[in-house]
Formats: sequence, structure tokens, C-alpha cells
Amino acid sequence: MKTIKNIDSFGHVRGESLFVDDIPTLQGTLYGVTFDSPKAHGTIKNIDYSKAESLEGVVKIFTYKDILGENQIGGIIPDEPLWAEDEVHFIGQPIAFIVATSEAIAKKSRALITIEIDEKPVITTAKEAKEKGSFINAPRSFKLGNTTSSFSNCEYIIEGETFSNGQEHLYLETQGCYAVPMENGNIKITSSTQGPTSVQKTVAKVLGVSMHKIEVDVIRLGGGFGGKEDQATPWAVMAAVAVQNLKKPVKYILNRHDDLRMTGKRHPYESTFKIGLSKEYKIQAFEVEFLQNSGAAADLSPAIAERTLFHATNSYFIPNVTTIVHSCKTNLPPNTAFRGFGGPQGMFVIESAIAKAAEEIGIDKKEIQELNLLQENDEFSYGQIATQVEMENCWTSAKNNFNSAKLEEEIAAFNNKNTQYKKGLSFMPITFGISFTNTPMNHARALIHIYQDGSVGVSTGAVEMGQSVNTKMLQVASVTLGISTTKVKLETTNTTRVANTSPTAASATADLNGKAVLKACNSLIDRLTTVASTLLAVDKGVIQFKNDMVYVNQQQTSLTWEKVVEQAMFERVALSENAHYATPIIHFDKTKEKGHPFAYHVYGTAITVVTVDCLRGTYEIDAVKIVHDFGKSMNIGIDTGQIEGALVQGIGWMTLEEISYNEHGQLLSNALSTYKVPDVFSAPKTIEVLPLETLGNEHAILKSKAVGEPPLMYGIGAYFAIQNAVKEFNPNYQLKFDAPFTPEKVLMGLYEE
Ligand code: MTE
Ligand code: LUZ
Ligand code: MOS
Repeated sequence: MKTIKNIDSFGHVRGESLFVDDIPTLQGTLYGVTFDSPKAHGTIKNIDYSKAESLEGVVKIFTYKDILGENQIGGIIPDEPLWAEDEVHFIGQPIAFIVATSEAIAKKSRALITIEIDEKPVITTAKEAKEKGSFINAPRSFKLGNTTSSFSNCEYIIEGETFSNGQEHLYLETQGCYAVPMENGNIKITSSTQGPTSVQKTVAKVLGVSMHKIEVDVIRLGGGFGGKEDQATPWAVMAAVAVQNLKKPVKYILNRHDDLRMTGKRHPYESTFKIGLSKEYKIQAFEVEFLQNSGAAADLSPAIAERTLFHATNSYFIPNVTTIVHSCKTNLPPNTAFRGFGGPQGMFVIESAIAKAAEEIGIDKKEIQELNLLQENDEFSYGQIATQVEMENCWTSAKNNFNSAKLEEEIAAFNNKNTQYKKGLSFMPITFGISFTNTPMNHARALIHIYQDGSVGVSTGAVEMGQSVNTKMLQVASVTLGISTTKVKLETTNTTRVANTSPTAASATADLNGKAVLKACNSLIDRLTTVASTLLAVDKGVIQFKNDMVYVNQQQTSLTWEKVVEQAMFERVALSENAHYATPIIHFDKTKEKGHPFAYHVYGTAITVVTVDCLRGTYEIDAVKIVHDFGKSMNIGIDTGQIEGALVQGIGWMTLEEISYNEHGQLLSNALSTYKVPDVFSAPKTIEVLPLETLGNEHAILKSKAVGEPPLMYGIGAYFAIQNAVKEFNPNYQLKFDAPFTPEKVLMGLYEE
């Protein structure tokens, strides 16, 4: 298929693309700022707004008392107020919303508010929460076979603990929205959200109005990465409450500090595992208990916990599995979706367990990995039978194409010669399920207009956030209609054109919305074929639309696309179509924790090579060589970009990015000086991506598999490659599974006794 560049790239490099803050403001626009809790847990004794309110330019300070509907924004569990009432549960919890004639005045006013809080004990870690019985909901557990009995048949049994820290999304565009009053109490909100319908629904609930009074429009996001799946909502609701009350436009863009302090991140996980292997190194049994640090409210934590269980065995077949996850309630901002959605946290534990087993048995980790790779018709712990499995293909192809045997020899030779520098290598296989794990969310719609001049407008429920989903939708429309890409325009994502959408998430956006676009275009083509067949006096069956022309029996005619559209208009044929797509074959029974939740899986293998400076503890990622199962990629440039971005994000999570809260629940890593994200210097020096040759999957759009999240987990390979290098230098080093593996920890490891 002919591929095209991301349709946004030109606008982006010229600074012409519009984000929320770029929308021209209307006269009389007001600006909001949040007053949030300075304490992580306690009862509010008193708040004095008098000085803040009397500042010139302050229009009104909103609190929960101004809410006409419900003070509730929890999506999965109703456990989160928009604004705190009597109690606060994390530093950064919104208490009031100051609306003023300028942002500067609103901020000045915020500093004049005084608050007295009766402090209560603060919990910051999942373990502490579990000890105190502080949970979001009941635990979930998946079981396959019988771990208890199978451990007794194991030759090797290894137990251990792991920790993986949170991760800040650091989307370039911070959270924000612009809410404008329309007639009859209607409100239009432009939001930087991955979930326009969630915003619409929650605004309606808090305002106490029907959903049809609220229109949400999304142009594009300057990145979301999961951070705007649920957590773009509160800011839009606050602005909407103010608009409802003041009948003036209200803009609210969070500055970076406010965003970092008030929003949740990837969930930190503390886990304990037990793994059992046979004499032949076959993994017989695996038990794991995951403690998810959910923060102070549910947000998406239950769904994220569930995906951790789905990916707890990563790319391996294990006949006896018992997994359990506790969503632990702590006094941190509610943690939320982040690329991989709990999957990476699960995979880090099984990779750690295999690494520890290999160390204790005295063999190479990769031997155990390779022996246990998922095969055709293997059963996952959740009951789905694996089909069209490409795991071993990816692994073998990586080994052969990148000549890993030679790489390993070179590394051994290097390590022999050098003392200050040591190299390490790792293999990281991935298997990621595509579909929202909550089956009812797997649907989408597209609304397509063919205008009478032959140009086309496409609306879907997909939100463009840099992943280039709009470009893919445009490709689907242009290929299916047989017209050039310049004739197709992607509209903004708007709840009045495409309603009841699932968020842009789970890597499934292009599949779900693309299938709807395909269906709508096929219906339109069917009608236009009838029109063309009359014009040309031929059978419908011999007609094809291609290259902006009509073809008969593969032969180009002189009939143009425009002429057919014009004739269709004349004949009063409908030139608009709305199509709905719902993923077939998927189902899941939560009472049994069994089913077939995923339309298909994405597979791949990464080989990572690193060099550690054993004097300083610093390291470089020399190369990451990946064989990835794209199916039949519809746009290899875009898909390779997704692999590179996700990989670097995954490496950042595993090596550099260290979220730090003190015991009072205060975020210490609250700026880019204290929170290190990968830059061009810490990114791998080379990234090679080799597409696996496969037939693709019929549930993927045009057989092009979902690509957004899976490659993040290649980054886990960096942790184990660094560990291997540390072991080369210090044979006394005891394996630790405590991510991120920062240069400080590497240095300690290099010199531990
Ligand atoms: N790529 C960019 N540039 N920006 C983003 O915010 N989000 C990721 C991924 N790739 C993201 C991105 C996440 S978390 C998901 S779920 C998918 O894109 C969502 O888009 P898709 O379903 O179209 O793959
Ligand atoms: N969001 C969600 C997700 O609601 N359900 C999911 O299964 C999911 N998976 C990945 C990312 N976001
Ligand atoms: Mo992605 S975590 O599904 O937004």
C-alpha cells in the first residue's frame, strides 16, 4: 500500500498546528487556576478565601458548594470528588477553582488563600497500604492449572521481590481546556483529552444537565500517553462549572508545576514471586502477588490491575499459574493509564523471576526464555488459546538476522580486554493483547461526508495525539474510495458528530475506528458504483474506483470521481454515511476470570546491548535490535516511529526516570531538574527495526497490527542488559529488581561486596 507522511508533520514543524492554548480566545474570556491541598491526608478545619476573593480581577472562587449536580468524577468507582469537601487525601487534590480576568491574577489570588488541616497519617507505599488494609477494591486473581501441587515436582524453586517505580507522562502539551457558553445553557468545550465522551459525560453529571447540552471537541493533543485517558476530565469539568455559573468563556491550561503535582502517573508496583522449573528448565509453576500503588482514588486502577494479570506471563507458556493483584489505596495523586496500562509492570516481574532462576541455576537467562516461548494453541492463564503465534518466529529471526551469537562473542572479547568498561546484552520478547480488556468498550464509529465537489470529510471517535491515527484514517478512506489523499480531510473529534466513543487508548484506536471508516466507505462506494454503472451502461460487478477515476474490467475509463459524485447528487443519492464497528469474537467472564478478551496479540523480540562505565556507574545503550510483528504495516514510517518512541519511553522508565515522593506524600521530582527523561544523548545510539514477514491479522485494520503500546516493553531489556554488564565487573553483585536502574544504583552494584 502506498504510504504517506504524517499529515500533521508540516504544520508541526512550522508551528501552525493548533493545540488548546492556540485557539483564538473570545472577548470576555476568563482564566482559571486550582487551589489544591498542601497536605496529603487530613480533615479541613478552616479555609479563608476572604483576601483571595477581594483581589481585583478575581471574579469568583468555586468550591464543591457551587456544584448543581454531583460532586463526583470517578469513572470506574465513584470515589473521587471534583473538589474536596471535608477531607483531603493527597497533596495536589483540588479544593477550589479561582476564576479571574487573567491567569496571573488567578495565581496571585491562590497565594492569598489560607487553610487549616487536621493532619492524619499518610501512606505512600503499596506495602504499607496493604498492611493497614487500605484498598481501592477487592483483589483480582487469575489461575491456570495448580501451582501448589506442581511446585512439589519442580527441580528448582526460586522466590524473590521486585519493585518498579511510577513514570511521569510528560506530554509536551500540559492538561487544559477552553469552555464556551452557547445558547440555552449549552456549553462547548475544547479539551486536550483522549476521551471526549468521558469529558462530556462527567461534565453533564457534575453540572446536573443532560449530555446533549455538552459538546466536546478535540483538535489534537500534544501527547497523551495515557495521562489524558481519564485525567483530562477534571479540568474541563471545573471550567464548565464556571461557565454554567458565570456565562462567560473560561480557559484553563495547567502550568507544568501544577500538572506534575496534581496528576497521577504510571503505577509503582511492589511484587513477590515464586517460580518453579523442571530439570530441563521448563517453567512448571509461577505465582505472583502484585501490589499496585493506586493512589488516593480508583481512576483507572482496577482496569490497569487487570491488564497486569493478563500480561503476567509475558511471552511464555506456563502450565500452572496463580496471580493476584491488590489495588492499594495510598495518599498519592490517583495513578492512571500509561502506555502499556499495567502490562509492563507485569512483564518486569516474570523477566525478573527468570533472571533470578537463571542466576541460581547457573545458566544464561536466554536459555530459559527460549525454552518456554509461547507456541501455537498454548493457553493463557485467562483461558484464551493463542493462535497465529509469532513469538518463536520473532525470537529466531532476531537471533539470526542480528547474528546474536557473534554479538555475544564480541561482547565477551570486549569484556575480557576491558576493566573500566563492561558490556551486557539481553533478549526481551513481548506478547501484548489487543482490545480493551473490558469487552463492551471495543466499538467505534465513523461519519463520512462526500461533498458535491468530490472532496471528503472524515469524522471518527479517534483522537490524534501524535501517534498519527488521523493519517491512518485518511489512508483507509483514500484507499477504499480510490481517491487521492489530498481529497480527504480529517475533521476534529467531536461528540456531536461521533457520539458515545471509547477513549483513544489500548492501542486499538486505528483498528476500531479504521474498521468503521472502511465500512462507511464501502457503503458509499456501493452507491456510487450503481451511479457509475448507469452512466457507463455496464454491470456493477466490473466497476472499480481507483486513482480518482472509474475503471471497468481493470481498464481506466474517462469517467472521473467528481463526475460520479455530481451525478449522484443529481440523482439524490445519499453522499453521507455513518458506520459502526464492534470487534467480533471477544468475550470475558469476570466471575470465572476466563474468556477470549483479545482480538489478537502482537509479538516481538528486542536484543539490547549496553556499555557500563564501571568507574562512574553511567551507561550507554549501544544498540537495540528489534524484530517486530506489524502484521502487514499500512504505514511503516509511522509504525517505526511508534516503535522508536515507545522503546525510548520504556528505557526511560527502566533506567532514568525516578519519581520520588517523601514520607509526607510530597512530590520531590517536580521539575525536569529532578526528574530525568531520556534525551538524545541517553537514547540508544542505534535502533534497528526489522518487520517480521507475516500474513497479518483480519481483525487488524487492513491487516496492519496495533503498534502504539507493545514496543514500550522492549525497554525492559535495558534493565537486564545493564545488570549483565554489572555482573561482568562485580561477580559478587546480587541481582536486584528495583527499577529504575539509575546510574547511582549501578554504581552501588558495581562496588557492593
Ligand atoms: N504516540 C505519540 N506520539 N503520542 C502519544 O500520546 N500514546 C500512546 C501510543 N503512541 C501516544 C503515542 C498510547 S498510550 C496509546 S494507547 C496509543 O498511542 C493510542 O493510539 P492508537 O490506539 O492509535 O495506537
Ligand atoms: N484502557 C482501558 C486501556 O480502559 N482498557 C484497556 O484495556 C486499556 N489497555 C491499554 C491502555 N488503555
Ligand atoms: Mo494508552 S495507556 O491506552 O492511552
